[in-house]
Amino acid sequence: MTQMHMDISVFQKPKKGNYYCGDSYYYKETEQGFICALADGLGSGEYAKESSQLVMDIIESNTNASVEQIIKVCNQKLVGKRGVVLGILKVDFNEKNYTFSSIGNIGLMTISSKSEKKRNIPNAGYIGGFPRPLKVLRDNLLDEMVFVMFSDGVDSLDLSSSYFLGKDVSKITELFSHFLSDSIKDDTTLLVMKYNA
Ligand SMILES: [Mn+2]
Repeated sequence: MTQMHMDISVFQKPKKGNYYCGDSYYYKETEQGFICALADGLGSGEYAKESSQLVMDIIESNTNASVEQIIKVCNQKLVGKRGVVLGILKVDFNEKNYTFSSIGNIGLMTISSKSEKKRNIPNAGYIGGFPRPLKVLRDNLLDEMVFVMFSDGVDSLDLSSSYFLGKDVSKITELFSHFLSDSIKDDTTLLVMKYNA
């Protein structure tokens, strides 16, 4: 899908034998920026989906809130439900920077127009009932930068594939899906986004 500044393509597949994918995502572009969030509900199946979708609904109705505020609401609403791991990417078109906040195992990889790949190190923990330290990465936004956000069903080895250096986001998810094994061991979500100044 092409918007004003961000091209985006998504691949998602549940764990083998499951109907529900426990991963949920949300994204939105505004005049000022872009927000993309991915949550992975602990375990898999229907209850994992319920929690991860709840977190996406909270983000959708609080797009202007800070990440800290969003997580506070999530902690309140997830009492008695499955916990989730969460990654939130915010791109600021005016300031020309981006931030990535994560709790738990949601990964981010950036690829510059010069094909330089950067991977963030995912951290332990999850959201569900009590406060957790928040890791925030901040960096410059470069023209034609590609962002890849993914749940832990994505294999590290796949991310080193050369097709990630391409500039067509749909082509990247298509090739990812093509080379994916049939018997994936976990719910798998891969969001590929490209910034065009
Ligand atoms: Mn998972």
